[in-house]
Amino acid sequence: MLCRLGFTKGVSMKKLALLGAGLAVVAVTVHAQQTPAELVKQQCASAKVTAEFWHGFTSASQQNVVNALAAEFNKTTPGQCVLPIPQGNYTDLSTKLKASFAAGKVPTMAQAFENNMALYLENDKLADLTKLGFRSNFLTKVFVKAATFNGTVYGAPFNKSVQLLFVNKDLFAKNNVKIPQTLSEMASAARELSGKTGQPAFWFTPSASTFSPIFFTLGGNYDATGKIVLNSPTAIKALDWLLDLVKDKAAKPITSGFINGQLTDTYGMSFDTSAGIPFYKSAAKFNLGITNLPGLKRGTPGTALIQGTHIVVFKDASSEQQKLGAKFLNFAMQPRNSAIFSTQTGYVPSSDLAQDTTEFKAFAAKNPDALLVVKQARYAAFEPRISDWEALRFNILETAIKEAVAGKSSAKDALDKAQKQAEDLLAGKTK
Ligand code: FGO
Repeated sequence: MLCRLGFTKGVSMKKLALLGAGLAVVAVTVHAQQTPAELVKQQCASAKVTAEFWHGFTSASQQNVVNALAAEFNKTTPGQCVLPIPQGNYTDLSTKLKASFAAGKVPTMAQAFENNMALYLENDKLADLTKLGFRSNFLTKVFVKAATFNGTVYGAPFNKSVQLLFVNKDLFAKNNVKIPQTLSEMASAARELSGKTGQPAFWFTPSASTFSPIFFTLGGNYDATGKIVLNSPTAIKALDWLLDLVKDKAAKPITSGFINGQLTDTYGMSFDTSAGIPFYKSAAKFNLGITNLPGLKRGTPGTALIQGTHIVVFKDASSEQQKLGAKFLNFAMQPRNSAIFSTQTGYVPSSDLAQDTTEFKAFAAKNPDALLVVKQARYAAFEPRISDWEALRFNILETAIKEAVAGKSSAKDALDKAQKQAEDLLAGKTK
């Protein structure tokens, strides 16, 4: 019996609901016992050319979506196949790629943040996508710009995310507190809720991913002067905003795992990636609310950090593999495919054309959060596109945030120390 992808073994009914209506559209017709991963494996077993696509998706649902997309593409290229291979999380992925450069065993494609792209370019590893036939002229300009270095496009905006505010509507309603639209309303709401329940209402990961949207919303920019500055007055203000809430027991750090994996009745709100939408929706046992980020004034959202990755093609792959890679990227960027990917995952559609598809519109009619994602993408910014940024954001900035949140130092002391460490790293004095 043939059936739709969503009903294959290994995809639970809960996951199915999570993946949403989109899957039914992109669904590949596969055997009842075959998962998308198995189908791709089968396609690749008989292929003459295989293009490995290394990615950092760790969840079964996201892996399924990627495998289903690859399976659908592979049907259009008999004898050639794209093989998605999970490499752990994003940082595991970049670590493995760096090792693969040294070992001379580079895949055809991989996900990459902008700073990863800068690093891979320094190693002369990236292929010029336009030369390979990749079409980017219709894609969302800020994403293409982010993937463009020295006038050359090196990445396809496959899974770019923006952050949103997730809320426990029941907790707000029960305590008669309004869902905040500004950072100051958010601080008041967190204090009010926490005062009433006796539990911190605002949950956050003590990380650059939480800090950046607060910093950006307050007008901050890490490299406004062409030099990386982590301890600007705006950065100190942003960290103090967070620390004051922690001191008042209105906010609590979630130090390991995703917030969406730990939701309880006393959870009030969090900033999180739009890629988290399906996870929050399936985990919340309360009425989940999703809104744009709180801004400085009502009616204007705050500025999100754009996360998620581009897909790059590596020069060391054979010319056939590189061409196949670019073909896959064109396929993934097709408005309908990008629309369906977006509805399944919460990632931003890669073009206006994708937003205009009947698939996206039908989904958004039932899931208004899809429109919030599109709107938030107009109020969003990137972290610096320099090769050292991964180390700066995780080893230096995140450490400073954690120390301050743990009460070990003030915002100013933590960020001053981070600045010194950043300067040493950028000057090559440390690694
Ligand atoms: C994640 C990471 C970076 C960089 C930002 C960088 C490296 C951040 C942040 C650190 O694709 P996004 O929007 O969302 C992730 C996606 C794939 O895993 O799904 C999200 N997810 C997964 C499972 C789940 O239960 N809930 C959920 O939300 C997941 O967050 O990327 C956001 C989170 C982090 O990975 O801890 O991007 N990030 N800049 N990572 N290596 N380098 O420069």
